[in-house]
Amino acid sequence: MIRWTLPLLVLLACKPSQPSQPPRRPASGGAPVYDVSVTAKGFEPVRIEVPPDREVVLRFTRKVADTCADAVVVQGDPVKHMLPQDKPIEVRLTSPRSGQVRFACGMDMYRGAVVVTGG
Ligand SMILES: [Cu+2]
Repeated sequence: MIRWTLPLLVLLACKPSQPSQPPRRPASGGAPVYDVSVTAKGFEPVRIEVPPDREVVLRFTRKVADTCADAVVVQGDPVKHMLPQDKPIEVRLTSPRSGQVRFACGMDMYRGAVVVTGG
């Protein structure tokens, strides 16, 4: 049994990132939190689906030392948020009624977006 379970776990761990993830921490009086990792490939996931007109938290965690994405700039937010390695940085924003909010590394090479769905 163990012989079969272990490879399956490895496979699951390595599967490509989903286009969207449900918030890890449900809204319990607070804004839902969406985790975004910074890996060698850039932001993962690159697309985060959120409800419209809602305060949400993006929690960025840089997991690699050598990346250009050591900071994130979120559209509409004048602050450039530095991303120290392995330290989750929360960026709060209010989603628009529709459309998307882009974010990118400091040099605009790696990009992602918060995309409003549903309503
Ligand atoms: Cu960059």
